[in-house]
Amino acid sequence: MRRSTLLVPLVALLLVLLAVAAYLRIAHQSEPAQTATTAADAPAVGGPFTLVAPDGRTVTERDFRGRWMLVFFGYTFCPDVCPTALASVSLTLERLGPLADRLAPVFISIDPERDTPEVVGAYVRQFDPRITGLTGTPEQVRAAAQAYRAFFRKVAAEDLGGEAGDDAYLMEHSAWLYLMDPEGRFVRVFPHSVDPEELAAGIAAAMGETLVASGDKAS
Ligand SMILES: [Cu+2]
Repeated sequence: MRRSTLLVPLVALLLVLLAVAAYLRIAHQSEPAQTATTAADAPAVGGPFTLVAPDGRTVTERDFRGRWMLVFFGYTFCPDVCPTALASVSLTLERLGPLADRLAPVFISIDPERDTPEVVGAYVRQFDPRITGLTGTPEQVRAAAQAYRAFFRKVAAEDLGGEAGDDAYLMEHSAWLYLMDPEGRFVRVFPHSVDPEELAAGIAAAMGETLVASGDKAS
């Protein structure tokens, strides 16, 4: 009798703790930014930046005026997200055909410690020579990411279950493709996992153009 009266509140307490733990895990994993995909419901994104091109030149957002920009933040050591996204951008450029001339894809490193201008330049060229790779001082990179509301954080590799290297680290980062118009105004974002066909169609639509369906061999 005495044992069971003690057991009921204990079990109830355990259930409450489990529920709280489950809730916290869900709240931590969900990404609220994922719902903001159009200019209408997103806060101001983009703005002035000063960064460094692979040849050492200083580059600002004004250098891209007159062209559409597809901006992506990442880093060359990225194990999966960045290579996948850059490969998609390359396929998208192919899909866009002549419209690709009006688009400047820009990859901005959020790991300036390892990504020197030359490293970023060589990295993006592997995917497509039409992609511009930019980096800068930690301050320049932070300011650019802030303007685009991009998030990044250094994480020790061993904390992510990797090898316990002396100074091995990964960068956690948000991974949106930001489409900016020729005046540098934010148009919309695409998730990094977007299908190249969809990305090309989305960009063409923003330009006021239509792509010939890929099934129709228009040559
Ligand atoms: Cu990445």
